[in-house]
Amino acid sequence: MALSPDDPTLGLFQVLREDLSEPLPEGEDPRSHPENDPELSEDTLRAMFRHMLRVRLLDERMMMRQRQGRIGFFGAITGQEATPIATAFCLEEKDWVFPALRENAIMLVRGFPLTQWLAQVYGNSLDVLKGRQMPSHMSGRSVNQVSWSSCLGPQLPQAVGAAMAAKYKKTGAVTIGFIGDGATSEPDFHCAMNFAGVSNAPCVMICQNNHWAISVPSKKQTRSATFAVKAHAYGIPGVRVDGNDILALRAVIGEAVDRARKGEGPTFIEAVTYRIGAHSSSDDPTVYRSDEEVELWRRKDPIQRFERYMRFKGLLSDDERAQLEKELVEEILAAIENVESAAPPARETLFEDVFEERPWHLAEQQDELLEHDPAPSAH
Ligand SMILES: Cc1ncc(C[n+]2csc(CCOP(=O)(O)OP(=O)(O)O)c2C)c(N)n1
Repeated sequence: MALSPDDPTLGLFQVLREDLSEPLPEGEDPRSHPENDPELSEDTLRAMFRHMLRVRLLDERMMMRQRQGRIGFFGAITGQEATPIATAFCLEEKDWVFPALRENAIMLVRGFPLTQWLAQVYGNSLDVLKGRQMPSHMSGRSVNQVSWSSCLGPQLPQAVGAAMAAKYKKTGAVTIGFIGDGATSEPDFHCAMNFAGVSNAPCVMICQNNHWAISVPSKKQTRSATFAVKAHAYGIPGVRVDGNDILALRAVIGEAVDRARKGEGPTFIEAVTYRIGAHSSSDDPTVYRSDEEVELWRRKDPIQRFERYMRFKGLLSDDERAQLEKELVEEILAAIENVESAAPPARETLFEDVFEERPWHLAEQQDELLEHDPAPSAH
């Protein structure tokens, strides 16, 4: 594959106008590239908007809960909502997701209950994992999403391996693997790209280039012109897409998923976006990046860009927008209240799920523990 000005790994695939600085005159098309519009149905557009807004409102409330000391850790995706939500809308039930740090929301779109999702943040008795997982490392067997790994990188070779298995078993499933710009410096990234190419696996690998790996800027991760261009070295198609443009993402990821499903092999996608908030609740980004830079990206906000399109299409009025937000906040607060009122995992669960038959020494330890403190206190 020769590099050319038309090379999709060097350009930026877009549908929506990028800059929100100036209000659009009444009736003006918010698309800079209408020819790329995937022309989704009204129901799909409404559902996508709802999910984007839901995640934004959820993240705001979870960061507040963390500051109040009610949860230990949270990683918001503010500014990056478009990529996970667009991905979820490209998948079939049988497909698998191997996320990195910022794709937990895909589970919610695919029907994972909000209460169970939140319970994995709180790690209490409603948590199917019994509070044993790292905080906020959500997973959902019912929606084919594995946990992300705290250690950067391994999810990508796992995604390719699962895709290879799907190919051998002829299940027709496609797998999606995510990676951050920082994690492309890990050997796992290169191993995954190589295996995906050689095995022609039905896999889509998506790099969310949000410009920062905690305090390390993306330009320190590579000397390549873009991340997407790396696809050429592995002999697979690559695309660089606007990661704050949900319509562009839906078009590009949808096409990659279709190709994979038809047996035409893997694709590597770079979604160019920005992490508006902190890396996680443990980070203070003001010490390593400027307010001006953040402000520049706020003016490319993925929800506001999509909202302009929804209004242009006549699918969202001021009243509908206000009503939607009210409904979502009510839903989120009710789910949080429900989860917060649950007790911690019962003490005896500490001894479950390792041995089929509990050895005598663990039985003794359990008896001793329960005798000492039989009733765990509520949150
Ligand atoms: C192998 C490994 N090295 C370092 C870390 C520490 N660490 C946690 S998150 C992170 C930055 C990740 O950046 P990126 O891959 O760009 O994803 P983002 O957080 O920006 O979404 C680092 C260096 C780690 N978890 N694992």
